[in-house]
Amino acid sequence: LQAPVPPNLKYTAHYSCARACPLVCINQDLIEELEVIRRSRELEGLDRNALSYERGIAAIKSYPKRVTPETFHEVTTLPYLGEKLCFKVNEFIKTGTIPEAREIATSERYRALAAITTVYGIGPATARTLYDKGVRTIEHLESYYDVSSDGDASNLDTFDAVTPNGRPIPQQDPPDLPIKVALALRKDFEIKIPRAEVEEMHDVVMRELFAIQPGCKSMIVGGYRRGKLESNDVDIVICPPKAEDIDEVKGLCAKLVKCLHDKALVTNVMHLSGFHTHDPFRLRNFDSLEKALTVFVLPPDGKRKRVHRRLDLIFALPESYWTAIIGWTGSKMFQRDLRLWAKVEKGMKFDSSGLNRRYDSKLFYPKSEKDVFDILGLDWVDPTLRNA
Ligand code: DGT
Ligand code: MG
Repeated sequence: LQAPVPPNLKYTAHYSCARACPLVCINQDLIEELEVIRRSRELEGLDRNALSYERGIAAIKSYPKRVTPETFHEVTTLPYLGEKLCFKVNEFIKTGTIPEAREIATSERYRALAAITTVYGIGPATARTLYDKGVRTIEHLESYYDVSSDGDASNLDTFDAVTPNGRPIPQQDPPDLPIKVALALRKDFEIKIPRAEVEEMHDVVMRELFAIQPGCKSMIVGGYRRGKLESNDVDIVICPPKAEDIDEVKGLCAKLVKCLHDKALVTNVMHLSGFHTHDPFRLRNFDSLEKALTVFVLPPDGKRKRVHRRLDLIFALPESYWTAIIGWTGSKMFQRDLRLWAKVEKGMKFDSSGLNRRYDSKLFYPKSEKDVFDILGLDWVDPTLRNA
C-alpha cells in the first residue's frame, strides 16, 4: 500500500512532517527495541524523555539504510540522535538487542502498566495509581471496576443525551464509563479490524448519514489511511454540505449517533461533544469540530457473529475539513511536528480545526489537503509516508 518515497523528501530533515516515514522500516527490529524504552518512559510519566525517544525513533524510521557498523556514523548525524540514543543504537548493532530494553520488557512493573493501559480509557497516570493499589493484570482490573469481560456492555449504555431536535444535552461523561465498556468488550476490542471491514463500516455509517443529511463528504482517516492492514479503531471525518445557516449543520453528529443507536448499530456512546457553545468567534474558527467516540457493531450477516468495534466520528465544517483530515490521519508525531513547523517556521497556527496566521489572525480556507501543505510551504507527503 505504501507510496514510493519521492526524492525531494530528505531523511535528514529536522521536522518529521518534511520526511517520508514508512509504516514498517528497514530497521524495524531496532525500532521495536527502542519503543520499549520510550513506552516505559511514557508509562512512568517521564514525558519529556519519552518525547526525545519518540523523535529519535521517528528519525530512524525515515532512515532508508540498514543500521550497521558501516552506516553507524551517518546514523549519529540524524536529527534527534543524541549521545545516549546513539550508544543504544551501537549496542543494538553489536548484539542485536538493547540491554536496557530487555531489562524493562521483563520487569513486573512494565508488564503490568503496559497491560493495564491496553484498556481504552486508561492512561499512564491512572495505570500507576491502579498499580499502587495492587492491580497487576486485566483480571485484577475486572474485579476493581466490578465488570466481567463477557461481551455484554448493554447495562453500560447511558445514551440519552440528545433532544428531539438532535442537539446534545451538555452533560458530564459518567466517570469510568469508557473503561467499563472497554473491559466488558475487551475480547472484541483485542481483535484488530481488517481494511475490508473498515470500509464496510464506513459504507453503513454513510448510508445512514445520507438519509439524514444528503450531500455530506467523508473520509476514513487514522491508521487505515496511513496504510495499516489492521486497525484498532475506525476514524471517519465527515463534512456537511455548505450551509447558509450554521445551525443547520450543528447537531448533525448527535443526530447521526442517535439514528445509529436507534438501529442498534452504535451500542455505546463514550463521549459526545458539540461545536463550542455560543461564542460566535469560536463557531466560525477554532474548535469547530463535533465528535462522537462510540462502539459500533455491523448488522448480523447470516450466522456470522459481528465484533464490537471502536468508531470515532469527527464532524468538521467545510472550512476545516482538510485540516481535520490531516490532523486525524496522524500520526501523532507527524501532526505534532506540523504544528511546530507552522509555529516556528511560518508564524502560523495549525490544528485539526483550522489554519491561521499568528500576527493578524488571518484565517486560511484550504480547498484540498495539498493546499494545506502549500500554505505551510511543505512538500507533499503521502498519507502512507506519515508514520513518524
Ligand atoms: P489505531 O490504533 O489503529 O486506531 O491507530 P491510529 O493511528 O488510527 O490512532 P488513533 O485512532 O488513536 O488516532 C488517529 C489519529 O487521530 C492520531 O494520529 C491522532 C489523532 N487524534 C486522536 N485523538 C485525537 C483528538 O482528540 N484530537 C485530535 N485533534 N486528533 C486526535
Ligand atoms: Mg484509529
